[in-house]
Amino acid sequence: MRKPRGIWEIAVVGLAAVALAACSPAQSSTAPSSMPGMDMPSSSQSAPDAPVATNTVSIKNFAFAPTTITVKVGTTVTWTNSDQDPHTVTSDGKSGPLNSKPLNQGDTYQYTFTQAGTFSYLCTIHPFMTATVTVTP
Ligand SMILES: [Cu+2]
Repeated sequence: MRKPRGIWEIAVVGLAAVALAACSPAQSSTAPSSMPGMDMPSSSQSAPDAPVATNTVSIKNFAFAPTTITVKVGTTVTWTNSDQDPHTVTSDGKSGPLNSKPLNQGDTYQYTFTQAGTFSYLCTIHPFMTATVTVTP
């Protein structure tokens, strides 16, 4: 009676140890190798200020998209409002060049950048809507 019990107990403990051993090394061995590899691309993709080389900006869901664009001097940038609510394209600060009227749905605003620099702008109706145009020589 004793011997079978002892063997059974050893077998159960052994199985549990195998199950634990199978689980924990898998977690600890995959986590360090997968985390750096997955963090690098996801952090660069999710960076909100990653500049996009385009001359069109859409205004949608109360946001400019992309929020940061890069153009060369002489480029005409077009903003299109896709929201039902009106938005403006207005330079941050008084001296900025962007100064649109309120754009209704489907309206566009165009501006040709003649100077290099970083031009941040916002919607005056919804000042939390901010974005940037970087103009390169
Ligand atoms: Cu707005």
